[in-house]
Amino acid sequence: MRPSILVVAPNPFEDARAPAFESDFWLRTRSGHLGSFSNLVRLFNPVGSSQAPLDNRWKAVRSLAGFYLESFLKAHGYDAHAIFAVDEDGAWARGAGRPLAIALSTTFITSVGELARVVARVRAALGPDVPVIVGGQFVWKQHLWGPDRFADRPEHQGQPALAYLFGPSPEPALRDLVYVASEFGEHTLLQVLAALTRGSDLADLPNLVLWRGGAWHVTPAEPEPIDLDADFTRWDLVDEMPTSMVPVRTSVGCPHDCEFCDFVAIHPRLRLRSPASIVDELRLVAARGGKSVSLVDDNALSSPGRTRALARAIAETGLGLRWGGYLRADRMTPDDATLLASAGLTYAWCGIESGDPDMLARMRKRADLAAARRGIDLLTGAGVHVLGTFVVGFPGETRASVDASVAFLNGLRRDGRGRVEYSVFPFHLLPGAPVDRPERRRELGLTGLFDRWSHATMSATEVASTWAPHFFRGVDVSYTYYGGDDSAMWASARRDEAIGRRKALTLAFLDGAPDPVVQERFAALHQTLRFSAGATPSWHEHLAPRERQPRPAGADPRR
Ligand code: B12
Ligand code: SF4
Repeated sequence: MRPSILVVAPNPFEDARAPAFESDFWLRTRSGHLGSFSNLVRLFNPVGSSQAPLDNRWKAVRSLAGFYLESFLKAHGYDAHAIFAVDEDGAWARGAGRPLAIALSTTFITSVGELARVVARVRAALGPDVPVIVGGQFVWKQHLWGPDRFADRPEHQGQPALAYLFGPSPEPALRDLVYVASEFGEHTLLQVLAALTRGSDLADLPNLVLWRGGAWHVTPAEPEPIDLDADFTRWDLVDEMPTSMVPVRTSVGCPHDCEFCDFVAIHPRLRLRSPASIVDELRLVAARGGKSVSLVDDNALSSPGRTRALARAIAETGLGLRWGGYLRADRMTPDDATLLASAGLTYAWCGIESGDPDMLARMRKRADLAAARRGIDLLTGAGVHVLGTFVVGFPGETRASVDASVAFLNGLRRDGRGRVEYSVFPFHLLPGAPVDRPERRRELGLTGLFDRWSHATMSATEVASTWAPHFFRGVDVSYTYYGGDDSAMWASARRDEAIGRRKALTLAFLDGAPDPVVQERFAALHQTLRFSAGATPSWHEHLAPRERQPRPAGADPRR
């Protein structure tokens, strides 16, 4: 019998109440779902007596690591099953028996506290003895950061939320785990599983961090035989397919090195998959009924040559898949936009970061704003939906530069078949990002870490209380609802009205407006989104209470 492995790949951000990395400008329904148009339309227009189920679309995304590791382990002789949500009641573990090991992915685990919570649930459901092997981005980052970049820095001392995983006194529950600290890790995982089967000592294996004799023991680093062309997700082997936007990796790494981004530290080398290998994977996706694909690369469409090659390869499959990916809008020609749209590109995620050219130069974004505006207009004109993401608070940010970002968004065309959405990411000072180098910090007067920092022109607190809300207030296009605003049911005038009314209602919560104002704005939104006339319900009937809505500055944090 093949030894069984449970791959646990949770996404704690699936819960719309979990604090996100973006600024929180989302309206929420009473059930705790995002107030996307597809959810609100379902809520306001019930069919029959039962309520149509709501969803959080891409917020509830399942990480590729879960699917990939499940298929990788199956291809290497294990009986693997992927689990994407570890509820407290342990129902997810019923029928799992006693696996040889748990492979726990930290792709979407971003703190020691969250890791401890997941491990506690795994232990409660499967017992204290099953070996738990932890790997993925969080472990890799914590290992990379080491004493110089993180462990011995004063900035995080006394802040449990920023605890260091490999510090001198880890929580007892986090000691008896096997940590794979590697850029990839799946080949090390095979070695660990073989050693567990044999009963041999794990300390002889490379790329591990183990708690031994009261201290962390780091085994030698060894490169793994990574071959992206050969090792891709075998969709023919996974138990369950994602219902939409099947995640596919076409490359690893990014040729750029923006100051605020740590992707280059995580994956220092750019590796591109061959179009032939990508097409092989897409055929597996289509054979399992997949209709849409999300390219999860750091920057899949980062150069014009690669973008065209990918688009042609996808078009030539004739599979008719729709797809989305991260794209440099400023590198787009009119022909590219047409080619991409005809190849099935439906969603383009574009890191614009700022509408101010000086800020872009400071961030080393090397982007041309006029070209980015043209590129986005071309894409939406060709029917592609564009999400523009912005960073607020990078050193040098001022009211004028925030206003320039607002103006950039408001200046985009809105008559195309594709729509534009945006999201605001308060600057996060990440260990490992170029801006965190000691000489850069000195130069910029930058102190602090993660979401607690300050510099000459702004602080993280000011971004949260003043500048991110100022951004939201100024922009006319919609804040992103993670793909949940897809709806073919209405004309653009009605959509624009709904966007404006949802924003007005969100602002009422953000400003702590009195109940009659909230009700009035809710009634306006309700009127736009309902299909037949009728009485307007109270907002309390459909929406989450104020403490779960965007909050005025200084209000107690949610939860
Ligand atoms: C694509 C992506 C997304 C997509 C996901 C689409 C999808 N269907 O998966 C979207 C846009 C939705 C997204 C959202 C977010 N993301 Co994101 N995202 C990525 C990105 C670019 C690639 C992830 C990916 O799938 N890679 C391909 C897979 C195969 O690689 P992988 O997960 O790393 O797994 C490999 C190894 O790590 C290893 N491995 C993984 N698990 C395990 C377990 C064991 C035991 C072993 C041995 C090995 C192993 O095996 C895999 C094959 O080598 C990464 C950046 C990056 N360079 O990795 C960020 C990244 C994962 N995201 C991150 C974050 C923070 C977020 C958000 C929380 C941000 C936010 N918006 O608030 C949200 C959370 C999701 C949500 N619900 O809101 C962080 C996570 C940091 C961390 N874990 O400490 C990353 C690393 C970016 C960063 N620079 O910090 N993201
Ligand atoms: S922000 Fe985007 S373009 Fe810049 S380094 Fe990171 S992944 Fe690359």
